[in-house]
Amino acid sequence: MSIINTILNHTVTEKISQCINKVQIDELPVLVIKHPTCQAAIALQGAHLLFWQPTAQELANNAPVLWLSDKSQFKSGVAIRGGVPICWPWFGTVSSPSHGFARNLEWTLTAHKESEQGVEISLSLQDSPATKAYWPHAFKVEVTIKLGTTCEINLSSFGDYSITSALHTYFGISDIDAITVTGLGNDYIERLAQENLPKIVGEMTFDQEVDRIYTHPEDVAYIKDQNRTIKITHYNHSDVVTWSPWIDRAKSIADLDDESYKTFVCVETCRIHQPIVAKNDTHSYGVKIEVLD
Ligand code: TA6
Repeated sequence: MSIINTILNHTVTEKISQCINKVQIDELPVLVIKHPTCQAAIALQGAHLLFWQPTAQELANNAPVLWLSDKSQFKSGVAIRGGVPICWPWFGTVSSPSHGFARNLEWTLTAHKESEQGVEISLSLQDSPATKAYWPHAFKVEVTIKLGTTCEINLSSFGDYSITSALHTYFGISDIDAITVTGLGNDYIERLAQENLPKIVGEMTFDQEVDRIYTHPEDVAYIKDQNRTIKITHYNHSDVVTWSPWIDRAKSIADLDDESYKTFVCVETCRIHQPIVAKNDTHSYGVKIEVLD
């Protein structure tokens, strides 16, 4: 059984509302959302949206819109592979842990509501002795996730600091050979150090590892797949990162199956080359994901 089906069918430990139940996957509490418009799950650790599947895109016939690795660990303090990791307050390996500490700590469920249109869930994280061990600043960061026929994620950061951040979304695809990604623009920072770097600019296709920070992306990116197009609308972003680990890198990542690189691509909504500079005020950015046929 796939990890997504395991989560969806897991024993409920707490009923939170008509559409939201809590389950325990190994060491981590997970919110499972079952609404007429969609199914989804969010781990409290990292406020990590693990998957979201609009009802019209039945899992049996389609790749999940948000991809989750079957080898993901559900361990306290260990980042989950797939879905939408929230990288905060830094992107990448400029400090440790990789992509910031927010995805490794448990967030608090602060609000939830539901209507015919879907479910809205907010979670927050603020400074504590655990965060001060990584980073000296006072802060509050809140994510609001709206799940229905579309998926919207808004991240609001409050504090006095300069930070980088990403909604590091893993999208499910039929085959990495069959997709194109558009809307990235032409300017990018290459993150790979190897020789024979990918040369394609503009409409991206994939035939080797790709890891780029696009610095002048359009507001809307499209992943064009064989049977569907995923529309990704970013706002208040400065960059879009595109990542495919390809064969060798996938083999080096413990929580990825060797062949799984074929079935996902990361198109990430980011604040990297224009960091979020906060002066005791709140800054938000986010993304809306839709499936077009
Ligand atoms: O966003 C792309 C990237 O930074 C890659 O360089 C790759 O390492 C990936 O994220 C995954 O990082 P992680 O720390 O989750 O293993």
